[in-house]
Amino acid sequence: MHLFGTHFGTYEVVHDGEGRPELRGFRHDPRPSPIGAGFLELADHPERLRQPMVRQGWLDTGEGARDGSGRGREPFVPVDWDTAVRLVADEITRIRATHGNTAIFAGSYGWASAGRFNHAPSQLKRFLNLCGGFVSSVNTYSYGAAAVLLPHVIGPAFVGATDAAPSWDLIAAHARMVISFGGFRLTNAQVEAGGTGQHRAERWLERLVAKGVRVVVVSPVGTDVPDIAGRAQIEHVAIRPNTDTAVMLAMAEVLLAEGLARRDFLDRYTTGFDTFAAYLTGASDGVAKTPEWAEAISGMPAETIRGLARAFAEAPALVNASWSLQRARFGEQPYWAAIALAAMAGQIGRPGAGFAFGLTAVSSVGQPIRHLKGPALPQGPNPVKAFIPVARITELLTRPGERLAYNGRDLTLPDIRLVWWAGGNPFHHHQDLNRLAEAWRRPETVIVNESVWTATARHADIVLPASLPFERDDIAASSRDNWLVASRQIMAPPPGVLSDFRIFARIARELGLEEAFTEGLNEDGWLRRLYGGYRERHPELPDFETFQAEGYAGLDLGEEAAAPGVPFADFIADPLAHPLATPSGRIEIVSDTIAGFGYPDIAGHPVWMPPEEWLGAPLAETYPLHLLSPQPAHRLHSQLELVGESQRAKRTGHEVALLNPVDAGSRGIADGDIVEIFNDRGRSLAAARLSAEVMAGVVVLPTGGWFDPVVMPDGTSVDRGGNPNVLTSDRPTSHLTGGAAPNSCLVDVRRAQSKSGL
Ligand SMILES: Nc1nc2c(c(=O)[nH]1)N[C@H]1C(S)=C(S)[C@@H](COP(=O)(O)OP(=O)(O)OC[C@H]3O[C@@H](n4cnc5c(=O)[nH]c(N)nc54)[C@H](O)[C@@H]3O)O[C@H]1N2
Ligand SMILES: Nc1nc2c(c(=O)[nH]1)N[C@H]1C(S)=C(S)[C@@H](COP(=O)(O)OP(=O)(O)OC[C@H]3O[C@@H](n4cnc5c(=O)[nH]c(N)nc54)[C@H](O)[C@@H]3O)O[C@H]1N2
Ligand SMILES: [Mo]
Repeated sequence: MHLFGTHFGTYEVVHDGEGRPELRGFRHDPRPSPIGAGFLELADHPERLRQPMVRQGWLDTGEGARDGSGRGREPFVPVDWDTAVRLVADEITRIRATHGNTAIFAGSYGWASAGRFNHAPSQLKRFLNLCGGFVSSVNTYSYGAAAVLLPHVIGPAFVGATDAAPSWDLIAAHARMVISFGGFRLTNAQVEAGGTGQHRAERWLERLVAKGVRVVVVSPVGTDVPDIAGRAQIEHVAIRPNTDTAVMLAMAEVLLAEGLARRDFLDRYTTGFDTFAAYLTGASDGVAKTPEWAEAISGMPAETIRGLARAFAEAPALVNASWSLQRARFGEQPYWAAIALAAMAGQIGRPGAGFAFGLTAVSSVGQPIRHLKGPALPQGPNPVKAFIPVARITELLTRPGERLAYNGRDLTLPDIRLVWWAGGNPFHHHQDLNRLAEAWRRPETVIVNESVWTATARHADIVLPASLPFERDDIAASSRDNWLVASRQIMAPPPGVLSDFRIFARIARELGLEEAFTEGLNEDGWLRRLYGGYRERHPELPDFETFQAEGYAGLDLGEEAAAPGVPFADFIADPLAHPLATPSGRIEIVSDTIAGFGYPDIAGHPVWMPPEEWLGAPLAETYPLHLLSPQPAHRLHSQLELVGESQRAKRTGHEVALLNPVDAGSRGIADGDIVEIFNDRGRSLAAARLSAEVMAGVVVLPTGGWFDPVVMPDGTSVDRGGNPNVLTSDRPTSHLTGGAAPNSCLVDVRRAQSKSGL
């Protein structure tokens, strides 16, 4: 079978009457995603990059006098590959000689392609390690607060969402109640980094509901209740954004006040409960965290909170928190509070109960499958040890030599002269883009490998045109999935376009590093080697030829409930023999480690702290609406924005913002109007869709609209691409985690003057 593996899953390649290739959902996939089917439209899209491009001003100024002020504004000139390769090789050599390798930043965060060999950031890092290394980044935009917090609280073994969550089959079999803060946004489960053969989350949810499990969705947006058979049985409770912690604390207070807290469990498996209890009762700070207290903060009725707490303590129950909750200021708190709550109710270690993070965030979380283990493209050692938490890029570029506190460490920010990105789009993913654009002008040189003219490519000095995933052979695989897909070339890349592997191989040749980079292997050789690595760990996999002929391979394909384990089972059975890898060996409701760091924005146990931007903040008098920027239903971040589903979902060419009819009415905004969403950081245009599904006071603008700033006659700029990151703040989640916090953002909305919005 001729297959194409994408982050949206697997597609079969078929040909229409005229012999043109088309993509169809994989026959073994019960719910193929429509998104990936639009991929081939990119092949000859006008925004396609077809040859290397160099910014005119960068060419003119020359080395030693490089000037980034025209970056993102000046025109580009095309050059041939020999010239591009020489310019890049000379620039690396010059920067290394003048400033050393710590002047090169190549954290290069981004989702790139599902193919694991042509994975652009891995190719870049492998190449730069051979050149002496680069400043890197740690963690993700997805799960940045959780990834740093959770090792302190439950130990590193449960740092991944797929490690902490009970599997769907256990939930369906044993849980009587599932309460999900942030809901189940099923459009997110279309996606898995590296792809999948089968989308199953929707069916599992349907099964849960059909079995009579009580499902409660707590979310500012009604559409976070999944649109599945049985939807009517799912309860929805509206909540003000960023206030979930207050509600969880109040649920904990109810358990304590009503004698429902399981003291035996807390004594045996946790540490610090008495301190936490003193906080809940108000003994330590004078404020009892009662349901009435939480109602005033969250808008959730006190009686609802009380009822949920009692039900949660009664039968096997699961609390789920979406990843979006921790992509907010103090995003550690709802996760820590959820763990404390589940511990107090004695739910942890019960099959299908306890806590989970990110069920439906991506396809894999909760799937009862064995994970395929295989090698990544080897990157080799990085001689440079300096790094940043990934979302601190603007600080990195603007504060050379200064210190950055992170997870008990004191990082020194290096002086970056060269930035290289491959497979990511910081002008999509980073917060406060206008501030990033300023910071981005400071390095001497910016190199970007891209397939299309993204905002990041437009903010580069040298753009190297990379092939699209269907223009090469690869192996699509996720480390959290059981499918391996032989993703085969559908068409050749345009003549001036190379795969990232070949781009780096050519630059390596110029620098005398070709043999070290390729190890004498071509693409086919590398795919065989990587596949061999999978087979070593899973001898039941067929040989490479069979794999390519079949199109796929994997573990227990098509089966369900292959080998689910109950998270924390060993620890619960015998906490002395199987302690958690935390300082106390137990669940840390109080972490002396975190308290010991003395950070102003995270305490030693879960607490409610009002963010600078939420509906209860003083700033809400100026900017009275809370902006949420969820993942887009019709594309992957900024990928496939130019084609297919993403284009069809637009209104009059604009991104769509959801507004409550009350907020729209008071501003004279009608459905379909072009609106400007604004705050002190920026202005972005979108088409309004009025919907009572979104609670009053909240605006929803998904991510992924391409940043497209237009300078107005008065010198200010307006983003006509509808990118929410023009508005979001780049404040970190906390000093502990340094994560991205886009979901703490206040704005206002007004009707745009003209039809175009400009
Ligand atoms: N406001 C707000 N912002 C957010 C979020 C949010 O919730 N709210 N979420 C954040 C999250 S969770 C994430 S993960 C990030 C995602 O941010 P990114 O991962 O940076 O977003 P993508 O659009 O997937 O960027 C991938 C880029 O790689 C390019 N690409 C794809 N394949 C190849 C290839 O083979 N070679 C090369 N050279 N390039 C390739 C694509 O064209 C695309 O431009 O966004 C974050 N930003
Ligand atoms: N189609 C598609 N799927 C994707 C992606 C994509 O770009 N496109 N990106 C993938 C990636 S990289 C990631 S990290 C995951 C992210 O997965 P999530 O983090 O779960 O995704 P979001 O869509 O940002 O948020 C889910 C919901 O949380 C709700 N929410 C936001 N803030 C709050 C709050 O304070 N309280 C409560 N109770 N609810 C809140 C919003 O209404 C939103 O609909 O999605 C993945 N899936
Ligand atoms: Mo993400």
